[in-house]
Amino acid sequence: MLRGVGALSIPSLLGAVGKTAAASNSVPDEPNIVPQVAQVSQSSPELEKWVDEVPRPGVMEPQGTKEGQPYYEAEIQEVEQDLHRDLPSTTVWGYDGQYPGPTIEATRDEPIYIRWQNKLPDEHLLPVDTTIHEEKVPYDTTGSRVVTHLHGGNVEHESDGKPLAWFTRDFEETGPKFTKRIITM
Ligand SMILES: [Cu+2]
Repeated sequence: MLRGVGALSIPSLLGAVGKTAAASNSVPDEPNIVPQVAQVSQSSPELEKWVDEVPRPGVMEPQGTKEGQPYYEAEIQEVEQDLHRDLPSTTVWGYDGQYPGPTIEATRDEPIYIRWQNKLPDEHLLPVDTTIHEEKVPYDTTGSRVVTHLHGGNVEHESDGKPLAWFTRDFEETGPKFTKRIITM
């Protein structure tokens, strides 16, 4: 259930399992040891600020109702999106064709149901670190594993989007903590 009234914006999507971890070793007792930091091979170009209007993500419409409450479906897709007037289109993963995804308008103490539909290509957008949970994640199988993690609500744990509750396109493969296709928040 949602704590507040009004808008709950869908958090950005990072493919939680596939996210590459940056190494950082801080050693407080030995100041001569320099902490390891990830090497940045590419940096963003200088861009002129405040030249584009801030896009409004729009409001998602429910598909119907489930147990008397609003029921939504949102497609997780790879899309090309213009992020700045001086940049070429960027490949992003978003919801219903956009990043960030649309807003769900909900009412305090009124749960909503949603089915996240994985429509991502097999090729992951980011480099995948296959050393994370290697005994639990079948890295050699086809498909982009994804899970939507929720912030800002008081949500049951099965719906919260735990890292091992991932699923591939059309729920072909699911992670060990995956329990339901329709979650509630
Ligand atoms: Cu979190």
